[in-house]
Amino acid sequence: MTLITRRNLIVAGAGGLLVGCDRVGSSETGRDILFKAEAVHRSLQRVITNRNALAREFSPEDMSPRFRSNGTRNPGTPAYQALAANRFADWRLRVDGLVTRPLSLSLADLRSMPQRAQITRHDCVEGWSAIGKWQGPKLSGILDAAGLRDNARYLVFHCADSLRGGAYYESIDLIDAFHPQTILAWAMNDAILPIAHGAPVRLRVERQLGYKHAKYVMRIEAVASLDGIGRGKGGYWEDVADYEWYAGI
Ligand SMILES: Nc1nc2c(c(=O)[nH]1)N[C@H]1C(S)=C(S)[C@@H](COP(=O)(O)O)O[C@H]1N2
Ligand SMILES: [Mo]
Repeated sequence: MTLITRRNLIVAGAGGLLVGCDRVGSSETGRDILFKAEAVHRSLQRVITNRNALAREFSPEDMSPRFRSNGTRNPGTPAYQALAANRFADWRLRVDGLVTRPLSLSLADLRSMPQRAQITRHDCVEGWSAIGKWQGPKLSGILDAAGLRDNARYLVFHCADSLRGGAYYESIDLIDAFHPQTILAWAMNDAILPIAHGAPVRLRVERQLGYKHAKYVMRIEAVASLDGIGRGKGGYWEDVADYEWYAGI
């Protein structure tokens, strides 16, 4: 019988550590230990942040009297101007990539899908916030209609505008895509979404910073990897200014 004493435990602990260190440089075991540590870290992170938690919602009295527009205020291309001139009656949202049923949806289609309205706070990294009301179909409903393939990991939002560094785009993972507050807003503050704020539809991904909320969405592409998109970092600002791809708040 082994008597378990505090001293024995400490020795065993130290021995274990030494063995662990010895193996880190020389065998698979060290890598296994590191991978296990990383897995523990990841699950802790999940518990702490709970990616499915709702962003705070506000009441109508809290709405900002003025909600500024940031970045592109009007894509200004001939193609966009033509769509806007016809109040986006000819606009179609393409949903393609790794889906079983590629879609082409009109604004009327989007308005007939299950809707959500929410009053939330928008936080821009440039240091301003504003509370506004957003309404539109849940992204989850659109994805269910399109049928994501098993290998789809991210959704890429291709926008109508370009800035100096190229076309604006953004991407999110499937946790954010199926989050209950993730919608494609066609209305803002109980009116049709203005051009300055992303008409005809813009993404609202309420657990993320402002630059993730793609305006002027023309196409949603389901992909397995972000490698071939833009310069590969998952978004316009990620590519040109090293903004974090995961901008959770
Ligand atoms: N297509 C597109 N989406 C965009 C931008 C942009 O320039 N183009 N700017 C982003 C940034 S940095 C912010 S803070 C918000 C601003 O949204 P708003 O103009 O409705 O305030 O849109 C984001 N989405
Ligand atoms: Mo922003």
